[in-house]
Amino acid sequence: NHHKSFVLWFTGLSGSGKSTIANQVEVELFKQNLQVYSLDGDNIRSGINKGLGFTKEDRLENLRRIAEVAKLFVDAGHITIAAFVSPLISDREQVKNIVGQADFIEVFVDTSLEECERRDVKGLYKKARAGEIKNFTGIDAPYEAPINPDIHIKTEQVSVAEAVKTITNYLNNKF
Ligand code: GGZ
Repeated sequence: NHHKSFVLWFTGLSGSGKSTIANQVEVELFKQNLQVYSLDGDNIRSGINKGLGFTKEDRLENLRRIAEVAKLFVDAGHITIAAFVSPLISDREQVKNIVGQADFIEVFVDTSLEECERRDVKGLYKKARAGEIKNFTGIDAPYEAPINPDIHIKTEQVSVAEAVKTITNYLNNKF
């Protein structure tokens, strides 16, 4: 007998702040004694999805596998946090269909391309502009913003702490 489990799915540009916010949400849920597990690029693209790149097809397969893994964690009773660019509406529809609509919460980490590029924490935008990285989201590959996300975080207007509060309040009201 355990609490409700679901997938909290973060989408947004590279450098939008998905991981930062997701990690803090994880900490807060831990404090509430909830069972939570996070999937992110570090534990996925280096392991189960090793060898997949950033073409449209590879991203779709990347996200399909992540959704299947997330579904297993949900079946095991965990609140499952996933933070992936997941750039296309159809990518995220696929995830929602695999996980099940009722267990899927979409969080749009809304940071303008201009701001992501200004931050350029990892120097990837600079490389993409120089043509050293191909198919880079926002530069030469598309990002389709969610039309009706469950939670919409505008990072240029709120702090990380405020964003986390918005998300945990949403979850505490819903579950
Ligand atoms: C986008 C890329 C690319 C390209 C490498 N396009 O800021 P980061 O570094 O840590 O997050 C980005 C991450 C995106 O991987 P995802 O698995 O989340 O993407 S997707 O959902 O679209 O499958 C970025 C880095 O990998 N990265 N090349 N071309 N991001």
